[in-house]
Amino acid sequence: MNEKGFGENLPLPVLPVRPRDAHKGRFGTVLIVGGSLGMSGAAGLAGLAALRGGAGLVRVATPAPVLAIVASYERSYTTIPLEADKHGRISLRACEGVMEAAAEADWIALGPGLGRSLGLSRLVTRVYSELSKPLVLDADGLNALARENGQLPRPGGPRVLTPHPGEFRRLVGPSGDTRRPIEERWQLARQQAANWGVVLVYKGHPTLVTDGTRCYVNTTGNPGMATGGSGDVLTGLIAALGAQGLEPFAAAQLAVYLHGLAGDLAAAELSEEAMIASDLIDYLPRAFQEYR
Ligand code: NPW
Ligand code: AMP
Ligand code: MG
Repeated sequence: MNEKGFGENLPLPVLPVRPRDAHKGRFGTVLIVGGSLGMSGAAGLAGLAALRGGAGLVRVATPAPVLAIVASYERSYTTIPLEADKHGRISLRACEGVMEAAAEADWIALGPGLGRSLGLSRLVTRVYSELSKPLVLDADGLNALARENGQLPRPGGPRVLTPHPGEFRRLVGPSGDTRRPIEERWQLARQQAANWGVVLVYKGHPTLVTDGTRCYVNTTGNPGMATGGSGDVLTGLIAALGAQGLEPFAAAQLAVYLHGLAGDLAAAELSEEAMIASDLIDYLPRAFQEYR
């Protein structure tokens, strides 16, 4: 039994094999949709984490006013400009562009640094309910879906949701209050994963991954990861592992483990105090080496 009484822990999945004659198409295309004026970094962190996570190709779709900034973070991903509203957030008019870009990707990550607006709520709802491709939804992508009745639209395809406790509370309402004991919130997370038909990653210490039936309680990670942008890194990593062929639960489970392991390796050398989210990406190579 683990410390929260959530039963036996599940074994971790093995890393997908990379055949000797593989080409980049073999490891999938990840599309990140995120960023806005003031939060371009979130899209960049997710994009770079997807690359370091082993995706064959990464594209970052972001509002046109911040495209040059996002592109300047990294040369190895490509960028797609999206129509922006007057505040530098993705406009509802960009919806067709997002759906077209998503049609050419294997896994999509939606949400890091999006900001909030009515237009984004509509755009995210449409992508969530109409896209048949696997989608990881995080941050403002989750906020855009939150409804007062605690219901979510029916998903159009496989979905991984990665709320921190504050985002989970927005999704489910007062029953997700962070003052409730963690065991009760985990039970609720498990029920909601089944109700919503998603893989739910309830982030924190420790992080729970559940699809309503399976539950995995993560064993890596440390308080040095309580720093802006850590979650955006996890989002890109989940999409990358999914794009390489892991099924959504396994992609979420392994990404959470490797993300925490990268955090532990970073803390050992840099200290919990000084480490920052981009260090998680820098330590991912060592985390992969240690894992295999
Ligand atoms: P409190 O403060 O504890 O009372 P938000 P966000 C509550 C982007 N970013 N962990 C907490 O309550 C993201 O991608 C961009 C965390 C507070 O009310 C998003 O798009 C960056 N929160 C956007 O910013 C780097 C907890 O939740 C609220 C909690 C907003 O995301 C940073 C905070 O959540 C960031 O990633 C817990 N354990 N428990 C960039 N460089 O571009 C309760 N809360 O308001 O959704 O803010 O997570 O920063
Ligand atoms: P976010 O709040 O979206 O930036 O996500 C924070 C990320 O850092 C999640 O993956 C958390 O699990 C992780 N994290 C934050 N604080 C801790 C902690 N004290 N111990 C372990 N992991 C943490
Ligand atoms: Mg976050």
